[in-house]
Amino acid sequence: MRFIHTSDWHLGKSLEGHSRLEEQEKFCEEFIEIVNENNIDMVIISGDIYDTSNPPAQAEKLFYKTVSKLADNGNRCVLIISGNHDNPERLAAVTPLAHEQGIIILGYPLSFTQEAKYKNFEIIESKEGCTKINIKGEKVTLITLPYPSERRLNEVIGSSDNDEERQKTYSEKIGNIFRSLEENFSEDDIKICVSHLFVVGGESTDSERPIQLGGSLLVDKKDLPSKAQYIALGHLHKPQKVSQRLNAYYSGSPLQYSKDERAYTKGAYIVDISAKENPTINPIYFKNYKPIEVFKCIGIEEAIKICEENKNRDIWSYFEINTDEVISQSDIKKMKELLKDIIEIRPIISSEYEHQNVDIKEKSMVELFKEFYTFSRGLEPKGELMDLFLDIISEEGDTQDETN
Ligand SMILES: [Mn+2]
Repeated sequence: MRFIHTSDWHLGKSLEGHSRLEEQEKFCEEFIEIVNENNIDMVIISGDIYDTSNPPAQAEKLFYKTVSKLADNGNRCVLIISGNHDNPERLAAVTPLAHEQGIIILGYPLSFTQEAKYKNFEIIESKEGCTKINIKGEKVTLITLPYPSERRLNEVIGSSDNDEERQKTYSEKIGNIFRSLEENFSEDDIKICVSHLFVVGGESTDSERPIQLGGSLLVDKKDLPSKAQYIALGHLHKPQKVSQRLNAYYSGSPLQYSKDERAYTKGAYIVDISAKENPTINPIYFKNYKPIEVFKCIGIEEAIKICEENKNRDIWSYFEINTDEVISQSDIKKMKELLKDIIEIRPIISSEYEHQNVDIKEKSMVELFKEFYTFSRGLEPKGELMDLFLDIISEEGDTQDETN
């Protein structure tokens, strides 16, 4: 049996306010092609389908269109779990339509599907956290743990009403769940685990929202299900193997979602797996549909030159400009006319300028704010923002009047 492991699509995610749907559409098209060309029997998506719990309709439409093509009306099994960004209820709401096509969507840790027979596979058994499927005569047991937030986890454990169980750390609780789910594995099965977790030692990037503030919801490697032949993880956006001992992989996100992800080639894993044997795991890489570039330049002239040189490339760009003076509006305009989709122009002012004396008393509050904003953000504050600022300073004035 051959499956593909992907995760963290984050459909609807933008880059500092710039929509990335166009790139996401390109990825979905390429992914469908890869799946068809490589004779994939099963698609596993390990969570974070969307970027927010309330995704835009366009993102939902893209997801439905894509998974429906992947499932090919019951020809191929598609299994999806929720991640920390997804609303489990909403993600799984499409189940009545999805189930007909052989698409399994599991929102909560205890979610399960229904037995059913499709063209090329059959769901032979389904219960909380475990799905058994027959694909081309091979029996596949999947143990699943959709993103277990602390609350959702306690709900699972709460049902056992055991005080001792409640005292355990997050990782221990996860470990116990996996150990009991592993009891569903039998030697003649293909054994796969699917989850959305932050494993200790995994390398993170800027685009993952922390699973919890303070980062206490970490899972130790020893608490991963060691009997699984492959552990398909979601959450971290850099593709990586997180255990020496186990085949525990993060497929990473399909797109570079923050500028610190520029160094990683994005892809998925294609896994050839049969019972009792070590699987063969091969990465497959996606195109970089619209690269993120960070340009570090000395002086505005160099920045303008870079814009000129790159004007025909479809890229997102960040500029860090070493300068000893404020970058003028006309220079910013010139840059933006040459090169589209500049995300940020950040002047790095030499220390000499920082210590220069500016007589603030000669300027109005509004002038100072405008200068500061332009200086720090690389663009002039918009009308709305100015209105808000004026509101705030006038309110400040009012309060002062009252107290005085
Ligand atoms: Mn994610």
